[in-house]
Amino acid sequence: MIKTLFTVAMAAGLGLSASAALAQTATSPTLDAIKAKGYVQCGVTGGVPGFSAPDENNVWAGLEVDYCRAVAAAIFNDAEAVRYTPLTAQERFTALSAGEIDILSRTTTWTMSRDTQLGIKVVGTMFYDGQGFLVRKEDGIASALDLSGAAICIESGTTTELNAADYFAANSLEFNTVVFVDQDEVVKAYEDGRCDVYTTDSSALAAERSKFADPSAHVILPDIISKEPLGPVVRQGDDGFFNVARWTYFALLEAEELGVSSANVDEMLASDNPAIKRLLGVEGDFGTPLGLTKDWAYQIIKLVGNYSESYEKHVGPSTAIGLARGLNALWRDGGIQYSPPIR
Ligand SMILES: N[C@@H](CCC(=O)N[C@@H](CS)C(=O)NCC(=O)O)C(=O)O
Repeated sequence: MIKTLFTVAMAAGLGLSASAALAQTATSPTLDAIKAKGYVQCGVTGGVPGFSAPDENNVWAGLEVDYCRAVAAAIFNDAEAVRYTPLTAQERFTALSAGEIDILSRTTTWTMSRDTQLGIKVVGTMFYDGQGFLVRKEDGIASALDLSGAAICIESGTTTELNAADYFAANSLEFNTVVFVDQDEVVKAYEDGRCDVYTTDSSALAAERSKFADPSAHVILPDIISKEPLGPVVRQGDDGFFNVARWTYFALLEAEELGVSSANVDEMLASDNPAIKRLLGVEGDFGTPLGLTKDWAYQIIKLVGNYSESYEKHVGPSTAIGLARGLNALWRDGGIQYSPPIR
């Protein structure tokens, strides 16, 4: 069913043209199915601390898990209405296409071929990353250019494999890989000394290093050889759910930009700032056209927090992962995280 929401007269007030005024509530089979079953099925990693991994209470936690929780908060007013499916890199897109999961939130790089050839859509960039190299400190390696012929541990079905091949070829280095399907095998092979080098997204290197018996015995080389914009992914062809997924991500950013957090969101309901009123559904209704309620973003912020809260809690400088905001700072703070306006 397609429902006309705005009259032409109302549209004038929204700054929309008469044709754009025929805005619609898109139907979303995915959203309907999620509502019917009562939870969001979220595809995650097998365990990358800070991104998605079981915590000390065996509860899934991390920046990418918080994104799944935010979607559930927006739909159900309940951030815990999520079930998690751990997936290897090779399994992830098939699981999404086959409908085994609703959202893939699993250290997944946005590339053109994935976005245009797999029947999927990347929602946005939750974490701007780049590929790096982890080596043993005792080996005294200073640069990736010193890695010719070194045994390199890699997970298959990743951009990691392709970038490393490009880099070694471009620099005329001998490329010698040891490839595994499972991340645990990759890490174990590196720890056992079967490889000299472990390469993947540098955030994941920091995450894995934090789990080693002696993290200080390993160094991440300064070289970053690729762009790895990591983001959630949904199936192509359900624009309604794509919008829910995308604006959930933007709401996390917009909340940070406007200074709205889980701690102050209730006070912020009384704010005079029109942008905060729109975000929280105090003025206007941006939720109903998504198939949600008008306090959708209030629920996200109240139950999960804003982007900065998730970042600092799971991967920020005060965590064992210890990642500075860098490119993931908001645009006004020197990074490139940016939400379009909610209006
Ligand atoms: N971002 C790259 C790499 C993704 C990837 O699979 N990274 C590994 C490195 S830690 C991972 O998340 N493994 C977790 C697992 O296999 O459970 C991609 O999208 O291809």
